[in-house]
Amino acid sequence: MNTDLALGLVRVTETAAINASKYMGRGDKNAADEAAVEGMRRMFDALPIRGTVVIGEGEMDEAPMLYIGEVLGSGDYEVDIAVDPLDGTSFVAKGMPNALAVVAIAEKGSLLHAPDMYMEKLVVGPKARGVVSLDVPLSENIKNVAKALKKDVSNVTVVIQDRPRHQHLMEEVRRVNARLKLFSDGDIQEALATCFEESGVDIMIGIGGAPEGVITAAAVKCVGGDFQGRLCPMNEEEKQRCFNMGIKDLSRVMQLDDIVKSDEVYFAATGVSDGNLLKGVVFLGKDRAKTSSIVMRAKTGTIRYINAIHNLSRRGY
Ligand code: VTB
Repeated sequence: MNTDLALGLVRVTETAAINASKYMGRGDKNAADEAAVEGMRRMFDALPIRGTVVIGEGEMDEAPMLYIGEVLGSGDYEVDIAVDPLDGTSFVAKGMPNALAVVAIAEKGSLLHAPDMYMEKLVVGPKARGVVSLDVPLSENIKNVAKALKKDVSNVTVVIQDRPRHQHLMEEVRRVNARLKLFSDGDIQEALATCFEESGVDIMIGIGGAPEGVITAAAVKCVGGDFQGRLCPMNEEEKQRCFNMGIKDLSRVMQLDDIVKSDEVYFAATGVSDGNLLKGVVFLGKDRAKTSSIVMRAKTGTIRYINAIHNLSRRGY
């Protein structure tokens, strides 16, 4: 794969983030999302790829841009594309932290074409890779992670999305005396934080969107962490969609390599509002904006943080 793709991919998330951040606090989730989508779509066409969106904004009839199956790019290197132009649309609408523009690309055919349904997810960082499982109780995973990280259980922090469906998990964390951090939305960022020691979180577990799960898995693969997922169809129709995808055993836990099959994977994210890992967009004088992004490649394991100052009028924002 073209190693220059990293910088090109950052341009995609930077543009989405700048566009979306103009809607901070305006109370309009859809406008913020549409702005991010438009920016991302436009920048993809400058990339030397021929990419097919496998995780996107929806099916062709429900999304005008970045729909599943849409082909993007101006080159001939064939890749799968997974996008979440704005993870945390409600954060932007309310003017709150933790909104992120996110994208992953991978060798063609290597990303799970996850349907838009729930997925149970379990994520840990590189040092705890291989010691956790969605098939055992959370309390056991916490103890195993504590051992791997050489920490006392009481210093292990589990991050969980604040939803009634996770009540039993929260109780289990408290029962073993581990630490619990709750978040309201945006599980990609929270999950990825487990792979960065200084973030202070060690395990992410819970049920969230399956498309976000695939993007998270791509990111986790780049940093050498561990990700497990299990699709959670909520009705017969969703079950049928899983069977149609060739998933016969719904109770089977998918490992990271089942979800992201190649290590020719790139992940990029730009902060829209301030978050755990990245600062949000800051508008400066003279029509400039500052962005902070991360871009990573699984094959080499390189993690780059890119701060950029954009001249908005010259770049046509
Ligand atoms: C999940 C999570 C996302 O929305 O899809 C969540 O993966 C939806 O959960 O990152 P609910 O159905 O309980 O609201 C996000 O948090 C934000 O899009």
